Amino acid sequence: MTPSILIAAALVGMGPSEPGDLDNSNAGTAPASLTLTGVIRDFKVDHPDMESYPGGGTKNMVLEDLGADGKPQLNVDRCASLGWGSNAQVTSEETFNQWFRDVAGVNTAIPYSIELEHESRASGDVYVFAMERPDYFFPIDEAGYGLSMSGLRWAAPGTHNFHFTYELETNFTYTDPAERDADFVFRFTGDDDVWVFINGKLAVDLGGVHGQQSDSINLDDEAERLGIEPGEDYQLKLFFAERHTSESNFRIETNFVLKPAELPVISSLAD
Ligand SMILES: [Ca+2]
Ligand SMILES: [Ca+2]
Repeated sequence: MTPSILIAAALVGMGPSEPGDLDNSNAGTAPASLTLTGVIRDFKVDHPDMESYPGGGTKNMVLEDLGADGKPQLNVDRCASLGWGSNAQVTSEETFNQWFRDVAGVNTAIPYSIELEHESRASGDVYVFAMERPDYFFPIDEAGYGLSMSGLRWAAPGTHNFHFTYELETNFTYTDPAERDADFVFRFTGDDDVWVFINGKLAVDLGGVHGQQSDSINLDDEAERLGIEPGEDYQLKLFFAERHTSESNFRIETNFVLKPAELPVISSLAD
């Protein structure tokens, strides 16, 4: 990671905020910010799934269960029935399996952290990370393969490094709903593909290439399906893909405390 990325990671989403009591957690005094660690994998425009399939998104593109290796599993039957390519918005299982894995010659991995800032609102306290129009989420313009110079549908050459994925891993304590004022809610808004898995179960499904979309999960309402029980710690994983010009929006809102996890295993750093 270059110093500029470290600085960017530290500065994004900053604003005036004070730590306070977070009624909906068991954390007592809430931390002023949460740091989440992850890995960006940079791709070139010539990857078959990049810049290829604009549309309105594809629901249920991945299976409900995270794979045994902690990666999303493509819903092959659904993609086949929709039609590989433009309809399913993915070329093949082989190309999809490259999105969140290190593949020499196909992508390059870059550790990258984000900071969620505490905000007090009338509706309750939340932690927010937001890089949205006009301050888009382009974290590797000066890293990885660098600025995208050709093959872009709706952006001029050299404006950003498009076409990358981001894998985030974090843990949280699922506290007893009877002992807090608000339900646990996690919300994501952005483009393109986003999948959030809680305890290995699909929780937010914004798959496919699309303009800005929003989805959220109420953990208390879905605790049984997610298999979570009060007092226990669970994993939350987020998988994001920027696959299409010209925008990249990325907004996380959570009203429960997320704890940094070990960096996902990567086999190589940036070339
Ligand atoms: Ca790229
Ligand atoms: Ca995009």
